[in-house]
Parts: sequence; C-alpha cells; structure tokens
Amino acid sequence: MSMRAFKIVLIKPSHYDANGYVIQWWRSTIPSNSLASVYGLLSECAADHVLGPDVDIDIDAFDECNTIINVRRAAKQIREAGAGFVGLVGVQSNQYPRALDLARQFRAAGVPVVIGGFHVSGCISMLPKLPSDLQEALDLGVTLFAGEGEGRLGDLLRDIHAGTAKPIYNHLADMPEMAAATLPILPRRIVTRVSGNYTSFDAGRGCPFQCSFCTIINVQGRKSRYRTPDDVEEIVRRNARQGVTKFFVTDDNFARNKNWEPILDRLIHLRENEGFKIRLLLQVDTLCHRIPSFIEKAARAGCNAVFIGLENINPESLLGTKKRQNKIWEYREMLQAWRKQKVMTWAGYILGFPTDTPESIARDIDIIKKELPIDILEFFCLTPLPGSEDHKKLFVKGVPMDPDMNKYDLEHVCTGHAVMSKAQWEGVYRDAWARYYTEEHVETVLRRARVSGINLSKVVNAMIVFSGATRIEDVHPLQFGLVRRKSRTQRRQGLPLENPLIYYPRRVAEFTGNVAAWVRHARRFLAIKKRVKADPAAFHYMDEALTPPVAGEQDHIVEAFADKIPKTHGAPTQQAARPQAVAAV
Ligand code: B12
Ligand code: SF4
Repeated sequence: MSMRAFKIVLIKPSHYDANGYVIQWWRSTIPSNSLASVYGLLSECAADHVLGPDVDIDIDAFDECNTIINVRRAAKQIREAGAGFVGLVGVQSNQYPRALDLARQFRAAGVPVVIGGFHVSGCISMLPKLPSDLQEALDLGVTLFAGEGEGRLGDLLRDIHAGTAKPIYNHLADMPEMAAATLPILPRRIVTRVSGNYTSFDAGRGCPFQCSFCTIINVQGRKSRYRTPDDVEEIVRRNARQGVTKFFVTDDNFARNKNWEPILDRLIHLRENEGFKIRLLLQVDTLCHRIPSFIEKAARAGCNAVFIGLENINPESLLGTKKRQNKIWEYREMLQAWRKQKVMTWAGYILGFPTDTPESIARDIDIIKKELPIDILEFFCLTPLPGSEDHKKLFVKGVPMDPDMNKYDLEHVCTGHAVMSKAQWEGVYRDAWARYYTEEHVETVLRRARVSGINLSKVVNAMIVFSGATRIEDVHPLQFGLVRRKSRTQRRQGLPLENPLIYYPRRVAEFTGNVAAWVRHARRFLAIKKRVKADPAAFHYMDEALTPPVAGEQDHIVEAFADKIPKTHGAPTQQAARPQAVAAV
C-alpha cells in the first residue's frame, strides 16, 4: 500500500514584549500542558490511523517560549506532505495577537490553520457576539476550536483532510469526561527544552468556586472532572521511561481533586518502593491544610514546592470577587503546615481590587512579610480576562478596556480603577516586587527556610528569579526563561523591521547589560544565603510568622482586618482592630 502523508505542526505561541519582539528563551522554565494535551490527542489519532490506513500522520510540536519558529520551513513541510495543518495551541488572550500574526503568515503560504485555547473558548463562552479579533481570524480562513479536544480531534482531522473544515468548532456545551481521557505526554526532545526537564499534566479540570476574575469556570466548567489514579500512574511511568520525573500538575486546585489521595498513594509507592525520583509542583487552595493527610502525602509523593492562590489578604477584596473560600485567619496555620513538611510555599497576590489604594497595598505587603511564612510572593494586576465574569460585565456595559490583547498578561493595567489612576496602579505593581524582595526580607525568608529545613538553594534561586525577572528582563517570572532570545525578523505585525546595523549593536549592549545585572543581583542574594548558612543561630530562628497560632488567641493579621471579616461559619468573632497592631506593621 503506498502511503500518503498528513503533516501537523503544533505551535504554542508566546507573546510580544513592549518593543514588539517575541518573548522567548534558550530554555523556558515552565512546561506547556496545553501542548502536551493536544500532542497526546493527535498522537492517538496518528496511532489509530483516523485518516485511513494509507495516511501517515506526522506531528511536530514547538513551544515558542523556547524555540524560534521557522514559519517558511514549517509551511514548506506541510505543502510537501501534500496535506496537513498548523495548530496554534493553548492560545491565551495575551498570546492571541502573536497567534494571529503566525496564522497570517501560514495562511499567506496557503496552509490551513486552527487556533484553540482559552482566548477562543473564553470569548465564545461568555460574549454575546464574536469579538473583532476572532472575526479577523475567520476572515483569514482560520478555523477556531472552542472547548476541549478530547474525543473530537479525529473528526477535525478528517474535515481538514477532506478540505471541509468548518470556521468554528464549538464543543463548550459538552465537557469530555477525564476518566480514561488521552494522556498528555510530550517526547523527551521537547521536554528537554524546559529548564530542569520539567513536564506537566492535569489530573483534573473544572473548579466548583466562583471567583469573578476567573475564566476557568466558564471554559472548563464548575463541575470538577478527574483523571483516574491508573492514568496518572501511567503518565508518570511513561515519562519516567524517557527519563522525565519532574511534573508540574496544572490542576488549578489539586486539593479539590476527588482522587487526590489514591493518586498521591500511587506516587508515594513509586517513590518509596520503586525508586522513582518524582518531583511535583502542585497548585492548591488556602484551605488544603484542613484535609487530613493531604499535605503530608503531597510531600511524600515528591512535592517540594506548592503554589497557593492567596490572591489578597483583605477580606473585603476577596469577597468583592466572590473568593469566599479564602479565610485569612487560617493562612498562617496553612503555610506552617507546608513548612513542617519542608515544602517551599509560593503565593500569588493580585493588585488592584476596587478598595485597594497604594497605601493599603503597601501596608498589606508589609503585613504579609511580617506575619505570614511565605517564601515566594508574585504579583499580578487584576485583569478582566476574556472568559471571566469581570470581562463580560465590562464588555456588556461598554466600559473601556485596553483593546490590545497582548497586554492581558496580568502585568499591564487594562481597565480603570475606582480609586487609583492608571499611573498609580502601574506604580503599585512595580513597587510591590521591590517592597517584598528587599535584602532584609530575603534574609528573613532564608532564616525561616533554614530553621524549617527547607532547601536554601531552592529558595534563594527562586527569589533571585522572582525579584529579578520584572526588573531586569521586564517580564513576569511566569514568562521567564534562561537566556533571552530575540529574533530581529519576528516582530509584531505593523512594526517595521529594524536596520541590522542599529539592531545588533543595541542587542549586544542590552544582552551584556542584562547578564551583568543578573550576576550582580545573584551575587547579592547568594551572599545573604552564605551568611545565613554560616550562622549557627539560624537553626534557632523564630519570628511572628513562624509562631504557631495559639487556640483562642487572635493573630495580628486578623486584628488588622477585623472589621472587614464577614460573619461566616468559622470566622473569628469580630473585634475592633487594635490600633497598635495596625501601627506595628
Ligand atoms: C498551566 C498554566 C500555565 C502555565 C503553562 C501554560 C499552559 N497553557 O500550559 C504557565 C505557568 C506558563 C502559565 C502562564 C500564564 N498564564 Co496560565 N494557566 C495555566 C492553567 C492553570 C492550566 C493550562 C492547561 O494546561 N489547561 C488544560 C489544557 C488542556 O486546556 P487548554 O489549554 O484549554 O487546551 C484544550 C482545549 O483548549 C483544546 N485546544 C487547545 N489548543 C488547541 C489547538 C488546537 C489546534 C485544537 C484543535 C484544540 C486545542 O484542546 C485542549 C485539550 O482539551 C490555566 C487554567 C486552566 N485550568 O486551564 C491557566 C491560564 C490558561 N493561564 C492564564 C494566564 C492569564 C496566564 C498568564 C498570562 C498570567 C500569569 N502571569 O500567570 C501567564 C502567561 C504566560 C505566557 N505568556 O506564556 C489564564 C488565561 C486566560 C485568558 N483568557 O487568556 C488561565 C485560563 C488562568 C486564569 N487566570 O484564568 N499558565
Ligand atoms: S480563581 Fe481558582 S478558585 Fe477561583 S474559580 Fe478560578 S480556579 Fe476556582
């Protein structure tokens, strides 16, 4: 039988920096689970010969965060194969302008293009009409894929192969079950482009909560869906066979995964009885410490860093966004429970809730530093992300929002604020990083790590990256990688290509300047680490954040917000804020 070819090129687009250059690195730091998922689904289609026994499906996958895409070569490969398409994968709103620029080039070369991910799904799920940027894609002849791919990609491939692909595939009304869903696995050659050879998988999707700034509930639904422990074990075993044992579990809240315990038990078994060197990065909520054995088992299963959706410490702000599940009076106990298991804690903090002012934010960061034993804190601007309730409300009311989706990366201010001007809000974002990562606080965090037995190198390295990424590279740490790459020829549509004689000398100066800044910055933090390591007193360090809460006594953090704590079940009884407690921070 003579074989025909069908070539698929998957690209996870990055996004543009302030000068219109693609943000990409020699090595990225966080793997793309969307790429792993879609690659897994298409590999299954290839193995099942969904286009017939005589059609050979060949798939390439690239994460643009760590690879410069050669558009001409990819288009040529598809044309030479005689059939195929480019899939732009997991496209978030901030990546959509870049995706559209790539799509434009591929369409000009006559190649079919499909775009999937949160921007397409979020807009189609929430907005009363198609926004102009999605319409622009349709006008280019691009296919939009809304909803999840599990169980649907065979039909899509058959349509593309037959030349009958529809403009829009909308599967949002029908969420696929995760039990026995296809496994998200990338080949080792793609995983090794991520620093530390981390890969990822989602053990579940959907979230029962209702935060108004969140897109997840409107795209993946409020009903939680889970992979089986068998499938998770298989993901780990198959990755381990190719030498990959470090995983970012991308569930927005693994603590609410119904199968968390059997999954962790399997991983514990693999580590303790079969010698797997598993490392896990988990995302959890602020109430996870209430689940018996959860934290202990997570640590035994290899979790050495955990991301906690703290979002804010002001109960009024949390309530305003329907984040009712965050109970600030339990934060310290929860953080201490992770420290007891020697797990590094990493929390996200959102700036720009309606009641926030520059002064209140500065005060809140100081409270956190003094009273909560968090290691890494990262900041975001509250952003009306397409797909969220916040975005829908503003869109429907016609409230001005920045039309440039490239800025919806949570580092830019995209809409107005009740109290702060745009400049104030932007200033607050910049200052927040500097306010948290002072040398004095780096030392405090390292002393806390020393006394808690948390790996000092891991903490200091993370602090170097999180405090330096925005200042030195002007990118959020979640977009950071090792050694910035900048292709002169891959510039945002509408911006001119710069003269090489001007571009390259400037680029060399910028690159060497940044390397020198990183070296200086790292040296300062490493000197602090050396000092803490050499100090025997560090083993007996104690401060308010490390002091276990005493039953019946109220924390300062609770006192500071006493009048804002809603009367909900389990909340501490309201008392007037003690003036000296507020003054102390
Ligand atoms: C893991 C994660 C990351 C990781 C990795 C990214 C990734 N996509 O894997 C990291 C840490 C890098 C990251 C960073 C950011 N993230 Co993020 N991230 C997530 C998270 C938690 C999981 C992503 C995931 O794996 N989902 C599961 C996959 C399988 O779903 P999916 O991408 O939708 O893909 C399915 C379908 O859409 C479809 N599909 C997707 N692509 C394609 C392509 C084709 C051709 C087809 C046919 C089908 C198809 O099939 C897939 C399988 O079913 C999501 C929340 C969530 N629950 O999804 C947020 C989320 C995607 N992130 C978000 C944001 C805002 C960011 C940041 C901008 C903010 C920040 N500073 O944190 C940065 C930006 C970084 C950058 N510019 O690259 C938002 C995006 C919202 C929006 N409207 O854009 C989300 C939804 C969270 C939220 N706050 O609401 N993120
Ligand atoms: S922000 Fe987190 S907790 Fe809130 S609805 Fe979204 S996924 Fe759930």
